[in-house]
Amino acid sequence: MTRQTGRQWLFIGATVVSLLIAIIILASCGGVAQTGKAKTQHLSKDERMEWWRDARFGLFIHWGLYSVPAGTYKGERVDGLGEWIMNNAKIPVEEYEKFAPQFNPIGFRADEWVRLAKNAGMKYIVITSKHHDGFCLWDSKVTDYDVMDATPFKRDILLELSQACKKQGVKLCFYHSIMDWHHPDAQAPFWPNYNDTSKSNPNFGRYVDTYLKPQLTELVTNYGPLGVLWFDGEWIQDWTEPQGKDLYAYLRGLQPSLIINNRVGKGRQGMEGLSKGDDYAGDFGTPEQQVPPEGLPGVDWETCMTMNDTWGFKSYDENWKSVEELIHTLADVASKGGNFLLNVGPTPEGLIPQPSVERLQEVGKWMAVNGESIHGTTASVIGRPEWGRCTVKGDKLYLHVFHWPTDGVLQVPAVPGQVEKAYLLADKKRTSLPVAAGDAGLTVSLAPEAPDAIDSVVVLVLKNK
Ligand code: H79
Repeated sequence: MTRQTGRQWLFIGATVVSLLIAIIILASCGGVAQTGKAKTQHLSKDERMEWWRDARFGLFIHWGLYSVPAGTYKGERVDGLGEWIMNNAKIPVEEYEKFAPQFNPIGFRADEWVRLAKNAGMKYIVITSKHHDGFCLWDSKVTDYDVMDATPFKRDILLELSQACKKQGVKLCFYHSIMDWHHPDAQAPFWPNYNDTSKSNPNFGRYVDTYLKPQLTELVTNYGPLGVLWFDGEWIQDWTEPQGKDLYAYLRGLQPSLIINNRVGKGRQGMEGLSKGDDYAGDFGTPEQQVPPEGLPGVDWETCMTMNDTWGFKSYDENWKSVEELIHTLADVASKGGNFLLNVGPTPEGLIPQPSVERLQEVGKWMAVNGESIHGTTASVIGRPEWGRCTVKGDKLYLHVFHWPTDGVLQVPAVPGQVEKAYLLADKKRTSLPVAAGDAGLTVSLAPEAPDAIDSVVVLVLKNK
């Protein structure tokens, strides 16, 4: 045994002390990281869905190469949805790719799009990172078939939007197609019917592992935190519910607070969109171009809808919904406890079509006065009265009067509690409106003129709520 000198003891002592300090520092850092992680990972579904349920209104953006042909191929108008032109006109992959050098949307201003959505009262934006045609709106590392590498524009559209959204406090979300008509390991070989559900690609697993998942990792990691990942194109034969569940778990692992729609797996019931049951992956149902006839207690759902008849830009689609129809649909959806995701299809110049801009501005004017009756509300507790709809928040009932009573008397079904006060949401002075007991509920006396020709909101403040 060798004897230690005093000097050596001093050295060993110092080493032990510094090791101990290092261990303490490491452990405490680890502890902090652990708690942070644990906090987000243990978000309950209610906590995770809170912002989304409060939002009630979002902007859908369908944008990609299909905006270049804009519904016309080789001089012929192509029936169907604008973003489906590659399939509907049976365009071979190498022909469709030729739209990429023509995609140069120099009019694109991310800040203006986000401001337009925000001023309309929308709290989130869902944009197509990739639609069925396979073209990508960001600088993906696993393909050159993206805006950065294949177009003269060479700007990362999703990056610019993510920065604008962050600045303006709007949640950014991505629509991502599982189906891919451009990828040789996915549906590209199925031409002339890329959507042929009787066909299978033996290499589909390779597409999932080396393309789909890496791309989604890029999106969540480099453009996040995201609000929602909104999947579509899940009906193809090669996609299974276990793959949906695996993808769901993988993405939540990357970002625990992420919200994912039910089209990640096989759970949706056709265009009605609601989930078949709790055994399927996904956080919310996705009715497409329709509103469920009744409210669905305890179910999260979002109706997505076009303003005309197409999602992706078609130059000659002028079948625009009226501002009245849009506001009524928004109130209808909110009164049934759902979200409304309203679509625009920008042009290849990077502009949101003027009829869409005008409609969003008009809805925004209504929301500036009446947004309180939409944001943070839950479903009606008095059904669907024939004059309109009802939404609820805290001790307040918001009566959306679409059809103003000509006799100035609004018949309201029985409400759960005593009415303390009634007033018009548009009335800053909150002048009390007379309330009386009615036949099967109560009556509210109104001025002969509706304050809003489309939807005037009467607030009932309840005592016992
Ligand atoms: O992105 C927009 C459309 O391009 C896309 N969804 C919106 C948000 C869309 N993809 N397909 N469709 C709309 C219509 C196709 C429906 C069908 Fe099926 C696919 C009919 C049969 C397969 C899905 C599965 C609906 C019913 C069964």
